[in-house]
Amino acid sequence: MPADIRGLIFDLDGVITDTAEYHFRAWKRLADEEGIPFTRADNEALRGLSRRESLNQMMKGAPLDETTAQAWMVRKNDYYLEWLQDITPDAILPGVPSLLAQARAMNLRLGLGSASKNAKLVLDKLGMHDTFDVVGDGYSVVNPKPEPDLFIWVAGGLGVYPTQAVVFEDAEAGIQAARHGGFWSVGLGDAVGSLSHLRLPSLANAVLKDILASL
Ligand code: B16
Ligand code: MG
Repeated sequence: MPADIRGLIFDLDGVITDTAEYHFRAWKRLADEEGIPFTRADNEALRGLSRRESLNQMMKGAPLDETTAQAWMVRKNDYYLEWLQDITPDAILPGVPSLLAQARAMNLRLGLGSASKNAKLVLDKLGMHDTFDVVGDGYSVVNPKPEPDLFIWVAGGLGVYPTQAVVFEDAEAGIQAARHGGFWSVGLGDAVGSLSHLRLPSLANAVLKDILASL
């Protein structure tokens, strides 16, 4: 177990809540309107990627001029925001409130590191606007995951070194970002490979002391 853990950094989509379904529906609607083949399996590859990189992946190498790309990203986001209106605190994933409470009881600092430019809106909808000491989102740094910049930015705000922080992620790009930055990492669900220090199916019934002991 790492001796000196002082902070936890959580990804948002896929860890705190599951907005992936809404991202999928929004990309799918855009793709259908534009006659681009796009399946649920295609969407899995977009997990954790920035909006721009998601569009690049959806295009699968087909050319797209910049003006159209910008307009399509606005359209996709408008569709996403429509569905986001439905989100309530009930959408917080099982185990999250308990894990956060355990972390607070251990005096750990709490950060959010999400690629999403809508992260603060999502936190508001979940009733979690004051849950995290530092919120890093799609506006915080230039280089998205799998670069480590976002998590380093959050760790700096928390006042902890990467070696003193554990990142919780559901996407391979996020685990890579954590590892590149020198963080401890917990991978959640099926989309993460073997790169994380610990893999769990989800945070349901998670016991923080046990997680830290298994790193
Ligand atoms: P937006 P995370 C990511 O959130 C999503 O997993 C990914 O599907 C999305 O493309 C990305 O945010 C950007 O989101 O279009 O709202 O800026 O997993 O990093 O919390
Ligand atoms: Mg995620």
